[in-house]
Amino acid sequence: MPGDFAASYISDDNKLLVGNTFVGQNLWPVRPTPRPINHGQGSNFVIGHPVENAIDGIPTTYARMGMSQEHIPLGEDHLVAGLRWNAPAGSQRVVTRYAVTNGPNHNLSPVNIGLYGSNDWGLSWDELDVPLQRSEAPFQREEYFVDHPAPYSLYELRVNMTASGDMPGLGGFFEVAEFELIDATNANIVSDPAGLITGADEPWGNLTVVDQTVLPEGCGPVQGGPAQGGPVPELEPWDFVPKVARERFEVTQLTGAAIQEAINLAAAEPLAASRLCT
Ligand SMILES: [Ca+2]
Repeated sequence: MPGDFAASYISDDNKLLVGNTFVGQNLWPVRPTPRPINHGQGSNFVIGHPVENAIDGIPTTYARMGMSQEHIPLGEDHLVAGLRWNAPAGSQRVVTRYAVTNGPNHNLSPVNIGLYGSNDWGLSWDELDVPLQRSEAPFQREEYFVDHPAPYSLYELRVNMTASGDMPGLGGFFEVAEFELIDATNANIVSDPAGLITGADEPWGNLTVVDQTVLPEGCGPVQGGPAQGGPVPELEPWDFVPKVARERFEVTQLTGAAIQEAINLAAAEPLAASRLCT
């Protein structure tokens, strides 16, 4: 696939990607299909408040995201709204604590949440923590512990209810000013630019990745896992060597007259000798 494109979005259909080499500025050239309302598009209510605002490290900026449901990754009984953070391609991270900071509108504060982890592109999830009801106070930050930290490639913060009573699949919006995933070294891992933040309702579907290589230009190799960077393999010359040597008529320069001259010389050859194959 070409390197200088924004991103290629996949739907939640079955997708099998085999042997592609991705080169470009974009660390995630293949992404799940976006829901515009998670990315500051499609409604005046969300413009200026994309999901990225929740991991920019700035407490005063916030994501305002929808709770209606277009994609249902795991069936009708698994409506989900929230945030999803993908660890850098091919890698896992161990989260020991996490924190959620409300936005400015108390009625859009997530009061019932849960943290989940997945290692199969979101097909199945482990419950990591379900805290008691949160405060709805504007810009309130609350921090929680993960009792059994383990390596996961995806982390999902589910917003099960807002202060106004909205729940996934029933419409409404929620706000998150900051979503932090903290590891044992006290680092907030969502600040890693090699990660990918999406809405929890933007599923990968049944994605199968085989022998992919991701080579972000100017960003160095992607750390860890089978998708880490390396030299771009040289193109192999096409195995198209003619079986029988034939006289070649060189085109001396890229002009119409020169090309026509070479064609005339080839056409003047006896018929048997001008066959391509014997
Ligand atoms: Ca922010």
